[in-house]
Amino acid sequence: MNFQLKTLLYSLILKVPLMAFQNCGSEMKFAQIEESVVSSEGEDGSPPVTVVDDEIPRTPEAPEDPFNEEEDTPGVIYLPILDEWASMAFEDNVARPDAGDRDYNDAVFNYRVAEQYNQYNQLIRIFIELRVREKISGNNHRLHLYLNGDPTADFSNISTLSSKAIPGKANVTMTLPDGNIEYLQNVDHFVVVPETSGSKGDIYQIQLDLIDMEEPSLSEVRNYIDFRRYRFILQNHGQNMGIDLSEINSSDEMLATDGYPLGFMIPTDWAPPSEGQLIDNKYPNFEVYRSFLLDPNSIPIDDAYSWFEM
Ligand SMILES: [Ca+2]
Ligand SMILES: [Ca+2]
Repeated sequence: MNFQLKTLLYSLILKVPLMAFQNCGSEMKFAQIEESVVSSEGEDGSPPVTVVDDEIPRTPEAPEDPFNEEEDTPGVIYLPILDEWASMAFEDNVARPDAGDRDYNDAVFNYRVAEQYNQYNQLIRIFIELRVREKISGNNHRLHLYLNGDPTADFSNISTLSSKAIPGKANVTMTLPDGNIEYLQNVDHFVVVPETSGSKGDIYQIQLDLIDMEEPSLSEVRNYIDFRRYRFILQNHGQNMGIDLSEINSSDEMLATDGYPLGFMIPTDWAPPSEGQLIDNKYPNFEVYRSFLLDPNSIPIDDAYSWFEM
């Protein structure tokens, strides 16, 4: 099918606004692109498609180094933006969420995601880079990633399902910090960091090649990456409870009674407090975020989600 022609015949130009960091009710997003998005109605009964940019030819080849290219690779969208890191930070007192010292440096990871789409606007490949930024807790942890939105079978405290990140399963190629490569076949969840002890500074590079389309609608091109679909769960070794950053507003014991979550994701390379320093003392606006978590109607969303900008 001649896609250019099809687009000319059926296109409807929409403008997608820049959404730097947006929360829509329970759905929180990073976004990083602003460009014309073309919605096309299928001419032969095929479903409508949306393209990020139909002028630039795309290739199914993987970019050499998606996170360190000179400029955005055609057909690739990034979280948070090219050359930047996002962060996730944890308090690991999961069995007693009201205990912890709330310095959010028990385990801190930087990460970034790139999604690659083919010329048919189907998600074909995902790249994830993850760096252990800080690890001060005496506990050893493992960091899981659930792309299927369903960690419920593995953790006694988690019962919430979330949106899937991929339409089915993927083959995973993971370059470990020591340079060795690990292959996982046909998975939709896996352990990224098996042990955080001694791991500070380690970098994991992950490539996921999608291999099936159980739910094809989940492969359609997106104009931003909803980071909550990348559902990372931290687990203390020896415990069957998980710390979930995608569903912290849920009832899965992810929130202390005074509004402190057990962790968060933010779209920046975040400097955690020093050991024992209450997060509110370094980031005074964290109190605003806590109020928001306890009562989302009490605080404007933009105020709540800018607490780390100071
Ligand atoms: Ca702590
Ligand atoms: Ca501490």
